[in-house]
Amino acid sequence: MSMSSLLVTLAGFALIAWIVWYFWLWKDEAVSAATGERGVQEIEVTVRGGYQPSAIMVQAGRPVRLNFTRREASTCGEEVVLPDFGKRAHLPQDQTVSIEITPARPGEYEFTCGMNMMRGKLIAQ
Ligand SMILES: [Cu+2]
Repeated sequence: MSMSSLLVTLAGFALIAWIVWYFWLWKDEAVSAATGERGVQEIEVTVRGGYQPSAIMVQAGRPVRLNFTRREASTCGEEVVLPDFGKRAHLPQDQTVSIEITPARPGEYEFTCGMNMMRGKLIAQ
């Protein structure tokens, strides 16, 4: 094998490694909701400069409980809106507010702050 083809091969491996790493990291951002009693999928979401986690994996057709807690004085996140479900809620600082919804079909369902600045999504499968 010549030096140049060896370098091309190494570059190819590096690219593959980068792609694998990139997609693993990207997938890691989406956190799966835990299924608790009565089959309700439940997850804690912290509101602080954004939603953590901002991508939540759930199963379609089953109830989901999102427990939002705003951990900042900024009023940006004091309201959370789930337009696909016609729901909105006021989030007092340091108090947990639960919102229950059921994504009927697989798809992505966004949730935002009242000003549509902070964004998160449910990924129903
Ligand atoms: Cu906002």
